[in-house]
Amino acid sequence: MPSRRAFILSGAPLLAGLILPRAALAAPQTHIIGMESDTLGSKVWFDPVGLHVQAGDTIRWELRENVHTVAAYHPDNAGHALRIPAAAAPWDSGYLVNQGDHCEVTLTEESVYDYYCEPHEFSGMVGRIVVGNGVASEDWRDVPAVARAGFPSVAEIVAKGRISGIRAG
Ligand SMILES: [Cu+2]
Repeated sequence: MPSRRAFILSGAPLLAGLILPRAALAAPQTHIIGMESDTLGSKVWFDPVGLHVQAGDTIRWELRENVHTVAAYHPDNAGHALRIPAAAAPWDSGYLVNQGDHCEVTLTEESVYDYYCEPHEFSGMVGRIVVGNGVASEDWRDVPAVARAGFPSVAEIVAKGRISGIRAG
């Protein structure tokens, strides 16, 4: 029986052959974003806070700690600014209260989708998903300054792919 090390070495050339441009990967993926909190509830965040995905991918927000919602920045959600594509359907999970509760949304348009947690928007609990070569809206009307400050830039998200949202307790 070959050792584990021998297996890894022999497998390497095969894996190298599988590296393709991301656009060539046709199968849609599901990405998980945690809805988090420190134990006192004094710090709250989405993790990752910034994520780069491809059109057709699904985002699954999962409740890990505390009580949260995830809602698109959209006028249908309590008059918030429009910060998702105009043609996209807005979403609002409602309150997620039990660990493991989740909300799934499939993003189909190359754009930027900004979202917030209803009870924690004013604690800066927001997130951003860049789909493909999406560009962010310059219109920041009705976005509280503390929430606006929580968004990573599109350039940083595209460069890193995933930006941790962890806020040390
Ligand atoms: Cu929250």
